[in-house]
Amino acid sequence: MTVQPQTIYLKDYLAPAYWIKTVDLIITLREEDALVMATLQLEQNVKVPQTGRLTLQGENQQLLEIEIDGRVLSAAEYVLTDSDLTLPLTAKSATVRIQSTHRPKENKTLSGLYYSNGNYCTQCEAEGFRRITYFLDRPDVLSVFTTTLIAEQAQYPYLLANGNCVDQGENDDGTHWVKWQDPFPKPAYLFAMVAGDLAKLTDTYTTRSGKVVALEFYVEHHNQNQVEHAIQSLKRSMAFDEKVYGLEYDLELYMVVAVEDFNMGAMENKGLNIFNTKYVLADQNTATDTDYQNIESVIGHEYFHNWSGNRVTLRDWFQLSLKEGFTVYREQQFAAACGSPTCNRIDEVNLIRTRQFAEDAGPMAHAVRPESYIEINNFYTMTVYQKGAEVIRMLHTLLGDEAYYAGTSLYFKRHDGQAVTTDDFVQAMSDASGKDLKQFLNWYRQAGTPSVTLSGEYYGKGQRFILTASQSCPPTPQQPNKAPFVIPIKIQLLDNQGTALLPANTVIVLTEGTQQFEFNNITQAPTPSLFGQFSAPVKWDYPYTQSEQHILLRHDTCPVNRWDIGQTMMSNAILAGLAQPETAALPGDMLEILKALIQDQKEDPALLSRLLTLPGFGFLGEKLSCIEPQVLLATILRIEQQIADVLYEPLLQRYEHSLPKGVYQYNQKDMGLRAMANVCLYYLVRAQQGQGLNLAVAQYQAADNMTLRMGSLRAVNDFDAALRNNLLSDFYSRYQDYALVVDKWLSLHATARHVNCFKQVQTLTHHPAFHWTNPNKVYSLLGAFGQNPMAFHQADGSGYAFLAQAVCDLDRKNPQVASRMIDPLTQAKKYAAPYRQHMTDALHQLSKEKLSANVYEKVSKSLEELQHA
Ligand code: B3K
Ligand code: ZN
Repeated sequence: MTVQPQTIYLKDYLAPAYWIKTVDLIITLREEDALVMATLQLEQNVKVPQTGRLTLQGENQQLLEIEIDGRVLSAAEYVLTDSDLTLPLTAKSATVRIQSTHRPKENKTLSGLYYSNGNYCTQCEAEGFRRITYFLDRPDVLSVFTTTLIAEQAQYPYLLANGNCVDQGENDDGTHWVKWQDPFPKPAYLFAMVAGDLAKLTDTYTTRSGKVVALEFYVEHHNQNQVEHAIQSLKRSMAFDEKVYGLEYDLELYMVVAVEDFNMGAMENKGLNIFNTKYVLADQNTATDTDYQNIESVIGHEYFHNWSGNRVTLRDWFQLSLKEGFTVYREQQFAAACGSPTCNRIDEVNLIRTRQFAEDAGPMAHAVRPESYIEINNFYTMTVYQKGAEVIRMLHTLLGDEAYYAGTSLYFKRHDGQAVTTDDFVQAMSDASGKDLKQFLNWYRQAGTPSVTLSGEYYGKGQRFILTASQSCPPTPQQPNKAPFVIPIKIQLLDNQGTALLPANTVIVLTEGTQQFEFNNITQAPTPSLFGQFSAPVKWDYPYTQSEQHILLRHDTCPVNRWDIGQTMMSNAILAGLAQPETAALPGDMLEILKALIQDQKEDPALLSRLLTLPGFGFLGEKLSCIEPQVLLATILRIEQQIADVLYEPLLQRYEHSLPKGVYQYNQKDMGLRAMANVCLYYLVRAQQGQGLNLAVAQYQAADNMTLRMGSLRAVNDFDAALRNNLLSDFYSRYQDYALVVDKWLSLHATARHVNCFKQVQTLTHHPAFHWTNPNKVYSLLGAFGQNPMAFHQADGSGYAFLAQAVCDLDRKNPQVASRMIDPLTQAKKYAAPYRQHMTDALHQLSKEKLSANVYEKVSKSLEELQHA
């Protein structure tokens, strides 16, 4: 009988019986395997009852020898299983020495120590360290690490680990060794090491207090000309954290290593970040403006973790959002300071409303601080990251600048060097601000997306406007009933000319089920602009009249809300068109407004590019109780076509004004122009009249940068004709040596909305450029395919069966990647009967296989939800 993976509960948290004060690791990298010698100084935790035993976690290793205080244990004295090692231990303190070996070159999970393109690297979060040695692999055990690495000198000239390099030398046998010491106690998930033959690029940063920090970036030799943007991004992050949060870097060295095979974006290991190449390498020929922005954000994100995550870490994995939500928020503030606050915010809102809302409505719904999990790696989610960031943003809104930063300073000071909880964070914010935040904790405890229904009443006699707001939250797994949330609503009232009637930054706070808010001295019936800057992660609704919508779209003082009302108006047209997709249309007056906006040269091109983009399939799907995927898609495409046909002339003119003059520059102005040029081109290609396709080819050929080149390819990508296919072939032959551009080529194929797409994706899994063991390749092809409604939702369910089979194959090698790929199938409940049935069949089929805990958790929770649907 196979043992079902177990559920782990927050309520069962127990502190460990021992602390590990120091760890001395000696790791010898040999041709076939790695020999690990770990010396652990243990000290009893006097606060918990002792059992006379200590269980260390350990997987995938060959145990060679255990010594306790110098005495070698016989096999009868310890208990070894596939997942742990139990030692007899009663002493107050003890030195435990463990020798083991494992085979990094065979490790395809990309967790623990593994081999990528000729180099060794590690990924220990969440539970990878137990694949390197036996350990208390939990975030509340903080140890001072010393790491000595030994390897062939010629093959692995760089041997890197956390902290500072304290000694090194050569041996007679062609090997060399380097010893590293990290003075800051840390949990094992922040351990890292790298061994490789890499190019090293250096710079320095002088901190506010005058300390010179060496910055070292390590990349494969052929990538060494693509690192400058990442280095500059790091320096900007360091300056940002000093200026805004008063936090300085604490070691003399900050290293970043970029590797091609990496499960996620990057990892904040102390002093030695390891990055997916995607978030380091960029030049104008290979990276788009969005890639540049993402690099800046991820470099910032990992840097900010040095305080929010490393200096102050987590008591247990249920607290993950304590570091992730907070760090995403800090990253968002940084990105807003470096770029366009409005467009960044629009992109963040889009992400939350499509992906996080879907997660909240699905079988894996969980609170920002979950109550339970089967596999922690499944909880690096939109909810923990993005909604977690929204929760911090709401705290900032509620407390104001001064109290917010007083709270974060108190938190870092109070808990430096500790492993803490989200409650500790909120307590610090409450202590610093004097505000009672007990009810606010509901955002951490309760899953699901709250809905807020609003209505307004104007009383001309008393010049009063009364806003009534009610909140509710749908049931989610294990949480049928919800208590009211604390919902900050940024509000403005606009008169008919769009003039603001309230002071800027007015915030009202909804704390009860239903509440009324009164505004006095309002001289005419106002149009309320609500949830400015998306001030709370909720779905909301206000019965705007058409003319109120127009006021908001033209004049709202909050540009994010201008975009938002445009999305609402477009969504309404699409949803109304579902009954008859072939006649779906935007109302004439909306088209008139869009035309005026396109013609208004004062309109910010970056914002305009977002205003002109229709709401996506995911966002619209969230508004439907039952999705007919092909009908929804056909309706969206029909309206795209209408915009293209009706607005062809103004779009063409605006396009001609939007192509930046001169050579490529990465700055806000040119980025906005390129974004606008690409959106115009996208529509021009679709118009039945005119020259769109020729313009796309011309833009592709003339481009001196990847942003415009990708813009042309995206514009023509849905047309499976010679022109598009020739461009894609040209693209491949130009860039086949650039792994990250090949990823773009794969995802262009997988996102194409034409009938042959599914077949092409299947064929591409056999292409020499595709590798099942490389996460970037899998995400670019299969991940993109799962998000492409036309290709994925085949009427006969073959798209689902294909993805399920891919998940099954991937799961044998890399469960984390497999588990990410299954997400589209977990949404089965939302689809119309035949689709839902085919998805359910695919999930059933998977459930018969021997699955990792990662995939098992999603399959079983999805099937359970379907049973109750
Ligand atoms: N902390 C890592 C994520 C680790 C994911 C493990 N499955 C990257 C980040 O959020 O910064
Ligand atoms: Zn993070």
